[in-house]
Amino acid sequence: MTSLKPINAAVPKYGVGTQPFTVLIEGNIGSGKTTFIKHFQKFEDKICAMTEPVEKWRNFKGYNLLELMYIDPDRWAMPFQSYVMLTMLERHTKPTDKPIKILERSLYSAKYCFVENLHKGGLIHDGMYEILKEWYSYVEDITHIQADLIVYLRTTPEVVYERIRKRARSEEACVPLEYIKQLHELHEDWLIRKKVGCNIKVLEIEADLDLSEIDREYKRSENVITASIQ
Ligand code: DCP
Repeated sequence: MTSLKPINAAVPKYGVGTQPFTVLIEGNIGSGKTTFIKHFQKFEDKICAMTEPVEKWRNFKGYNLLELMYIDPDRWAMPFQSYVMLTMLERHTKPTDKPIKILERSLYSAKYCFVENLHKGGLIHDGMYEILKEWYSYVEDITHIQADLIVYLRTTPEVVYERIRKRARSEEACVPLEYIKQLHELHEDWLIRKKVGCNIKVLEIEADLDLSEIDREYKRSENVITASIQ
């Protein structure tokens, strides 16, 4: 089988040298990524903090791709994940003059967790899965994805499931606990057991704690992140 490969390995990757120290915030659905990133907005002189483009996914030219993906995964999971890839790529490569960039999620969690989960669960056709894999591989071959640290908001599936139920995002009403458990295992395979992915440093945060207790965890990560530019 033929595979797309970079045309010329000597050509520098797109985006090389344009990105500052970059931190990826990862964790299961409902683990508190957006809240975590908002905490860093007070450092706006030093940190370019970008939350996830969920709103774009919920309204793409009038189509709610997130909802379509959950309602009709056979048809929509693949186009949804290809749009996620595009929106993530925009964020990975967007220039900033700040010395630190913090991103909610990444191409990597889409590839190692979400697409893998859809495929393992039989929700995405083998052929579509292979096309997405070719895209990831080609995009990573030709594009520089800066990633210096991953902050893993580590949770228990039952805790985030309860949070998801409470926040009641309409698209997620049909998400079962089993789906959250499988996503948890894939995050663990990637970030704790290191079965997949490259060797990016991981800072683990106890994210089962509720908002009143999580401040010390925020402080700990604040010290690690800001130390990177001292
Ligand atoms: N999603 C997906 N595939 C991806 C990324 C996200 O199917 N590659 C879905 C899962 C959720 C929604 O998008 O239904 C948003 O998920 P996130 O975990 O990325 O964001 P949350 O808003 O749940 O984050 P948090 O609650 O941690 O702030």
